[in-house]
Amino acid sequence: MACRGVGTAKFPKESYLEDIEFEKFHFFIIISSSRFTADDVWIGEMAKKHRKKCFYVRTKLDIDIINDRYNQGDDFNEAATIENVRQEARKCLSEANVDAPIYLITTRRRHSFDFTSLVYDVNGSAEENAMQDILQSFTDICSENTTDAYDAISEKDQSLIVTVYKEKGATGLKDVIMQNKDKWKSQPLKIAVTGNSGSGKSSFINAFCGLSAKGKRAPVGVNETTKGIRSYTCTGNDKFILFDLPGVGTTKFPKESYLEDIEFKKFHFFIIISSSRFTENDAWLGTTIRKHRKQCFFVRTKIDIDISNESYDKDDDFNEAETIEQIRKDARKCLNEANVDIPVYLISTRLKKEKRLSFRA
Ligand SMILES: Nc1nc2c(ncn2[C@@H]2O[C@H](COP(=O)(O)OP(=O)(O)OP(=O)(O)O)[C@@H](O)[C@H]2O)c(=O)[nH]1
Ligand SMILES: [Mg+2]
Repeated sequence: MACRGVGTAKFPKESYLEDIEFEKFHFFIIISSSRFTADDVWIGEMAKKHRKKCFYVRTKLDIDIINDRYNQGDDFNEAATIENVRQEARKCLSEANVDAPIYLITTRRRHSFDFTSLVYDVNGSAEENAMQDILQSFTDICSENTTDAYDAISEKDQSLIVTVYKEKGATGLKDVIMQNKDKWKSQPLKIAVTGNSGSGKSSFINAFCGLSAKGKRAPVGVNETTKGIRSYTCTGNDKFILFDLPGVGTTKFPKESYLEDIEFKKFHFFIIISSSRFTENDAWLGTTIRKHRKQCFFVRTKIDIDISNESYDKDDDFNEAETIEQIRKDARKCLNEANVDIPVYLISTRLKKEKRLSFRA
């Protein structure tokens, strides 16, 4: 993903990490067409501090070569120019104690210099990242470190993992992962849609799954509507199965037994729906889901109502973009305060189809 430069008027350094949602990135590629600046180095330091990988890319190498050829005349030596640029870049980073790989490239000659190594190493890191997560769960299982990791993996797979680990160690496990890494694409993905009663869970499912026909839609209403669990398959992708769950904290589904009542373990990931203000139940759901190491999205819905309320309240001072930005910031702040690090989406199921799922916090 391309991020704005650090320290611009719109992206000041003080709030840069927050503005770009630093936490959500697996690793960073820092691009510079001249000397690496103090800000480039700072990003590397931040990445290191948060144990994220970083690649420094010195681009437009073709221009350095043209310039040196012009300036040095007969003394010009392409290899020496490249080596110079490399040494200078390395010096800049090592002075700041940043020990990250450097790649010299030009997008005009994609098969020259370090371009191929960069692509190769970035791919390797992506795979390594996914691998690391899986290996950690597997190692937990083999050392019986946690019961949570067990929950996500079927009993059959658990005994296979333990056997392979005992016989062949982590390398054996890695081979098993490689052989099975695309298997998930053909398996149904069970997505739990949860949140407070009346927040708009069933409406979200209808919009997300493209359910319009009467009888096929999840029932929706102003009073408590969903009282049991029902699943809906997405139009256009029969591997996506969304489960319409009753609201948390109702008399029939009290918070204390909610996880058990909804059979929490069987879901692959969760979408928490919230309308208007962030509640204690939302924070509880987010923390609990992450504690069990399940993936989770936070969806703030009914944005159309907020827009219309704000337009009424502010009258001539109303600004739609500002209102959306305010809700976005508030949602993120509430999640941060609750220590829940999950992606946030702002939506409305009432707006026109092309706009309704387009807000991203
Ligand atoms: N304006 C507006 N209303 C919405 C939106 N989403 C849901 N609603 C309305 O909010 C009310 C509750 O929606 P539901 O989808 O039934 O909510 P729920 O979370 O499934 O409710 P329970 O099943 O009772 O827990 C209904 O009247 C919906 O029409 C939205 O994005 N905008
Ligand atoms: Mg419902």
